[in-house]
Amino acid sequence: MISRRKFFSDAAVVAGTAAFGPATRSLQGAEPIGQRSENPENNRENTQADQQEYPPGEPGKDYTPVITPNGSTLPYKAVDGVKVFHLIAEEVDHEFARGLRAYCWGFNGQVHGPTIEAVEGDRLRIYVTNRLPENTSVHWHGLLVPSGMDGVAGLSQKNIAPGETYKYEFQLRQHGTYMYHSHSDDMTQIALGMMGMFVIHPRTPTGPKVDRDFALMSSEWRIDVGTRRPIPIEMTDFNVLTFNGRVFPGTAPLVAKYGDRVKIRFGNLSPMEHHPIHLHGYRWKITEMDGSQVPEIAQQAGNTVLVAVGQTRAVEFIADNPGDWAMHCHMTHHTMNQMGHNAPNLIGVRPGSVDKRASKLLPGYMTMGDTGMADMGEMGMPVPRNSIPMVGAPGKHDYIDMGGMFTILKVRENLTSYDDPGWYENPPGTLATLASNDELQRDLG
Ligand SMILES: [Cu+2]
Repeated sequence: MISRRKFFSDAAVVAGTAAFGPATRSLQGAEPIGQRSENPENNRENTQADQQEYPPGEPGKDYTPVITPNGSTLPYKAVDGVKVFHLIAEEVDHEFARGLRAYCWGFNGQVHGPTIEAVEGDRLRIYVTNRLPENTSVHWHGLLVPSGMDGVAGLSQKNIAPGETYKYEFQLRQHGTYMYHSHSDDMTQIALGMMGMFVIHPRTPTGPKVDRDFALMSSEWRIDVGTRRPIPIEMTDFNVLTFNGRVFPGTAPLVAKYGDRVKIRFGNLSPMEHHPIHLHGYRWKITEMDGSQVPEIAQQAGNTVLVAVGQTRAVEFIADNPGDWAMHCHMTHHTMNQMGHNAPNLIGVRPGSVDKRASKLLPGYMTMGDTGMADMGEMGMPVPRNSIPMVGAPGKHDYIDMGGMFTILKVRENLTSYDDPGWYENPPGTLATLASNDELQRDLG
């Protein structure tokens, strides 16, 4: 009796031979692999890719390279048709924004590690050198690899001891947005930053070409004011929330030309929390979930996408609304910098003569937070060494009371480069302004 599995695998080979010849069957077109079924029988046909060799896909020719704001792409060299990468796990003195640095753990001198980028069908050899003071390993999050290449220390391989270099080798059998991260002493190493994005382009792209392709990794940290080491055992009270290891105003803007098709790939390897990422001024479509292409008819339109821990999501839209547009996690505590959460609630409290009396004992004393907390970043008060005030940065129109997981999408007409174009010039009649007395009289009486 022919088993279900055997039937499907044989059927796939026959169909492949008939349609494209056996060599190209499994990678022909983007969709068959992107829409991989959860049914293992259906997935088996894709293992055909393992037997087929493809020339290394080249940036600019086979794909439009992804942009990692505040980050970089890991360089590779092709050796006998194999793309060779080298990741070095090491301590990094990392800057989150001007004023706040900490000793983190990352890869190749960066937090997070550089984005690995390749093309479906590529064969990769990734060397991982451990320059940390403890064991490590690297897991390729979401990738369909042989069990012994999966990177879970102890389960799928031996630990990479300090000073050792391990070699991972596999062929990419899928495309989409994935991640990599340490899988040894995970709690410590992920909390200290050991992660990166892993983007695989389709061998045969389908659908409209993307002009601007961005990758943003969310994470969260606890760094006490004045200290220089993230606390890896923190479970709830995170005070530094990052896109690609940076907090606003240290996050680089995402720049697009009017009419560009923009893709943004989100990944989240925060230790504990999910992030609803919200973009102003646009309606996007969710085109990928955990690397799998969403069929066009099922692509959800919206402006907020929840990226849970361990997930990736990709969205696409046409940049047809010029301006400076906020994009941020919508959890309000995730757009603050180094805020403590055990302060008394002083909103509505009238300090009265308290300030005067207290300042006799504590020169310069002032009750803060009694009219809200927006001013706290703006006051420009001296802050402890190596810390950033709760929120904010000067904006075009006023102080921007945001921090943390916040960045700006800048869409412009007539751009000559994708460098930061500065603040948006609002066309006449398109800026909210103070109402005049005449207008108030006319409309409100
Ligand atoms: Cu968040």
